[in-house]
Parts: sequence; structure tokens; C-alpha cells
Amino acid sequence: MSLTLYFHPLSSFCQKVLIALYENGTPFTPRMVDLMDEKEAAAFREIWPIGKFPVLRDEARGQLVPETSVIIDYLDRHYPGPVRLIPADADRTSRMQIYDRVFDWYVNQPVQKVVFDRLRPADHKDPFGVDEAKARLRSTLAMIDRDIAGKTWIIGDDFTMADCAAAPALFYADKIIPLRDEFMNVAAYQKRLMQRPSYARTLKEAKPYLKMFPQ
Ligand SMILES: N[C@@H](CCC(=O)N[C@@H](CS)C(=O)NCC(=O)O)C(=O)O
Repeated sequence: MSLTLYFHPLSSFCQKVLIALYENGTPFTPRMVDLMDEKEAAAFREIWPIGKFPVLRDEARGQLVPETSVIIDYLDRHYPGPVRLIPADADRTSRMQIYDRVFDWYVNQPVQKVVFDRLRPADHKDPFGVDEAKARLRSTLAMIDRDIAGKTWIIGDDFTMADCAAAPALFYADKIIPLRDEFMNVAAYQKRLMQRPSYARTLKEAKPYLKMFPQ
């Protein structure tokens, strides 16, 4: 098999790419990496010195592809399937890209800040940074709540890369700011995402690891 994905099932960014792969039934070899294990983390840094996953290796084309949005774009170009996650129309692509970044940087990133702070030693906590992250998350969710009203997926009727980014980001955001309490439209969107077979499968595979999520 040409494609290998370095990933962990619990990681929201890795889930974004798994959804894309499952949407199109793209064959790949899953290579699980435990970044908590020093040896595995060091070996992974030999492959990608930035040390963040997921990373896709394509033996057939001799390419190493890091960064979720780049990976999904790469898959769309070189391993296209029935579901085109990058719209053909340039204006729709721009809207999709905006939301892809919104979910990565203004939902997923603040969620990571809050979650990773829970793992820090007691004398290295960053309560100010956590409050900032929660404020950022809340204002972003308010914007999404307005924008998703009346739509099925984030840019309309078609499921795109931005929805791949949204699914895990909102799943974890809900654990920090319960969506149904404040953001009804986002909560309904998140429910649709959970029912999407590609994400339902991703979540099922993550389930055995969910106990590692710091509450
Ligand atoms: N911009 C990156 C973000 C990837 C990312 O933050 N991955 C997390 C896991 S969800 C990670 O590798 N964290 C480990 C670390 O920061 O050392 C992408 O889109 O691929």
C-alpha cells in the first residue's frame, strides 16, 4: 500500500485526516505514534522534525506530507475519490479555506490550550492563557452559530475539508463549553457531523483511548 499515516486515534488533527480518508475509502496503512513515549516521539521527529502529527508518507510518489490541510489537498489531487473535499469553484474554495482555518486555529487551537493546561504540573499552569483561549473559543462559536444557520455543512450542501476540520474540533470544544447550552445551531451541526459515517467510524476507533482525555 502506497500511503502510510502517522497518527494517534485520539488526536483531533489526526481525526481530521482520517475523516477525509474514510470519506473516499482511500486505502492506507495506519501507523500509530505515541508521543508520550520518548523513544517513539524521537523516532517520529526523525521523520518530521516539527514533531506534530498527522503526517502522510506516499511511497509511490516519494513524498512526505505534513499538515492536515496540505494532506487533504494532496489526497484530493493525487488520490481523488467520489467525495471532492476541495470544491471545484474558486470562490467556494476560498470560503472552505476560511472555515478550515477557523476550525483549526480558533476552535481546535484554544481547545488544545485548555486541555494541555490540565496536563501541566500544578506550578506551571497558565490560568490567564486558559481564560484567553476560552474567550476566543466562545467568540468563534458565536460566529459559527450565526453562519451555520440554515445550512447542512459549513459552506452549504457539500461536505468539504472544512467539515473534516469541524468534526473533531467541535467534539472536543463541547467538552469545554457545552454547545447545546449556548450555541444551538452549532450543537445541531455537531450532531450531523457525528452521524456522518466517516466521523462515526473515526470516533468509534478513538473510543478505547477517550479515557486518556483529561477531564
Ligand atoms: N497545524 C498542524 C497541527 C497538528 C497538531 O497540533 N497536532 C497535535 C495533535 S492534535 C500534535 O501533534 N501535538 C503534539 C505536540 O504539539 O507536541 C496540522 O494541521 O497538522
